Amino acid sequence: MDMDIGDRDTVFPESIDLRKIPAHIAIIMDGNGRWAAERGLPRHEGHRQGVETVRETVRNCNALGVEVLTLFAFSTENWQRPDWEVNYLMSLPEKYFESELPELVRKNVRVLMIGDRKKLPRRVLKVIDDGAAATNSNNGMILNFALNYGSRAEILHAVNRLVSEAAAGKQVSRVTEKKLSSYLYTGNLPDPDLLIRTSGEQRISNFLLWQLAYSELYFTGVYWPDFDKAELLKAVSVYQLRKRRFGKV
Ligand code: V0D
Repeated sequence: MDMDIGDRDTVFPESIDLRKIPAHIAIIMDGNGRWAAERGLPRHEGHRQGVETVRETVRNCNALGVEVLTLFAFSTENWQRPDWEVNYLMSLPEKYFESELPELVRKNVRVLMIGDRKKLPRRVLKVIDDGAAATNSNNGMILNFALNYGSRAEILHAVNRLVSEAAAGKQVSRVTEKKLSSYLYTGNLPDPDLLIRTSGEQRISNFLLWQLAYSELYFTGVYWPDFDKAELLKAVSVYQLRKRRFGKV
C-alpha cells in the first residue's frame, strides 16, 4: 500500500491535480527581514514568523504527497550578517524541533541536512543530527534542510572527492553525470521538479546549481512569512499548468 506519503484526509481545491504533484520541491525562503521592516518589527520577529511558515509548509507538502522538500535555511554568505542575527538563526533548528519533532516522527517524515558541516556550531549539529536520527527509520516525505550550503562549494567538494579517488586508483572509469550527482550533498535524491523563491528576487543565488538544470522556476513577490497554503497551492498549480502546456511529448 502506498500510504506512506501524503494525507488522504486533507482536501485540496480542484485547481490542483493530486496525481501530478512535484515529487521534489525546493524553496529559497527569502524576505523575513523585509516582512519585519514593513511592520516596524525587529528582524528576529521576521525569522520567528518564518519558522511558523516552515511548520505549515512541511504539513502542507506532506499532505499533498510531495516526496522531498528542500528548504534553503542558511547560505554560506549568511555568516556576514551581524553576530546577534547569526546567533538567533542558529537557535531556530532547536526551536523548530522542540515543537515539531513528535509530529514529524508520527507522520513518517525523515529529516536530512545538506551543506558544509564545518563552521556550524557543535550545538546546532547535535540538534540536527538528533532530529535526523529520530526520523532515520521513517520512509515518508524527506525534509531536507540546506544549512551553510553553497552550490559551487558542493560541486568542488564532489570533484575533489573524485580526484582523490582517482589518485588512489579507486576511480578508474570516466566520470558520468550520474557519478558526479551521487557525490553531491544531495546524493541520490531526485532533482527538484519545482524551485520556489519568495520575496521578489529572481536569482538562483548559488542554490542547487547542478540539480536545478531542468526544474521549473517559480518566483513570487510574497515574503516568506506570508507564504501560506494558498500561495503554495498557487505555485503548484502554475507548475501543473506549465507541464500541461509544454510537457507534451
Ligand atoms: C530563518 C526562514 C527552520 C529562513 C525559515 C539555521 C531563515 C526560518 C530551520 C531548521 C530558519 C533548520 C534545520 C533543522 C531544523 C530546522 C531553520 C535556520 C533558519 C538557520 F534541522 N527554520 N530555520 N534554520 N529560518
